[in-house]
Amino acid sequence: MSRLENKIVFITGATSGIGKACAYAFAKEGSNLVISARRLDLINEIAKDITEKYGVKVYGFKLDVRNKQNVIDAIKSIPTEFKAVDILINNAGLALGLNKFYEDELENWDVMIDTNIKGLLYVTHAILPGMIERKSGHIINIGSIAGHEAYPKGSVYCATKFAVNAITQSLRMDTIDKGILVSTIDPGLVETNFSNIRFFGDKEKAKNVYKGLTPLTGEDVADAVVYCASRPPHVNVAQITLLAAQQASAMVVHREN
Ligand code: NDP
Ligand code: 8X3
Repeated sequence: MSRLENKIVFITGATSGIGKACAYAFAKEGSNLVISARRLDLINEIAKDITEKYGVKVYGFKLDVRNKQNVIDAIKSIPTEFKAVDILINNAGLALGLNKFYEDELENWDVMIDTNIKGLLYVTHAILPGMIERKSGHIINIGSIAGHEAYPKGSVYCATKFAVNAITQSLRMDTIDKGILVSTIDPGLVETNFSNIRFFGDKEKAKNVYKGLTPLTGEDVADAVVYCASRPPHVNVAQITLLAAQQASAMVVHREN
């Protein structure tokens, strides 16, 4: 029997990429899911498919993590049978643009900061009191290699992921006496919808990011998240950096022609 069986796993940004792969990976382990994102039609489709395939319980709802009141109200409205969240996966996030600092748009910065930092904070703040009361829980943040190494034209995206790293470390200290684990999974290049969003739908630019190498998939990252969440109770996998075999650091990548 999997340690994750019958656990309640709450995933933000579950309509695509890493979050969606996590939903399927945890359902396969027998976890019940609370899944959310802005696109409710997709959330409903995924919830139905997962229920049919794995027979687990899934509660899906619309959530924009940037909207503080939406986060508070939506999390309050989670049905009782899903309320005692065991594992929170803070995954919702994005990069907008890849521009020199002085050529970038302030609006892009707002969206990245509001989603990747403030959204993660709002959701965690809403879920944490229940975990503290139950003296049990695991918060798993999806950071990035960009939270360890800054790269050119990525100042604000990198800053948001450095922030995720800092929040993870502080929160681990603040909850160390509460029976709560806090971890971060920090991937390098993962081929999801991430680059399409970063380049505002320019598919050619997005494809070039992964040209000449075999990137990670959402499923590879989900595998690491499941590993992190399924250790014996005395173990905390505090941080995993997960890179494609052809990626040595944020900027050093071996591409074949
Ligand atoms: P995708 O674009 O494939 O997925 C992003 C998910 O986030 C979608 O489900 C989207 O759903 C959701 N999302 C975006 N904005 C919001 C919001 N305001 N409120 C709620 N949900 C939101 O990208 P990835 O799967 O690659 O990205 C997931 C996480 O992984 C991000 O935090 C990203 O920074 C991180 N990451 C990605 C890497 C990569 O190379 N791909 C590498 C390292 C880290 P919807 O649009 O329906 O709201
Ligand atoms: C996403 C990976 O290298 O584009 O966090 O920053 S990268």
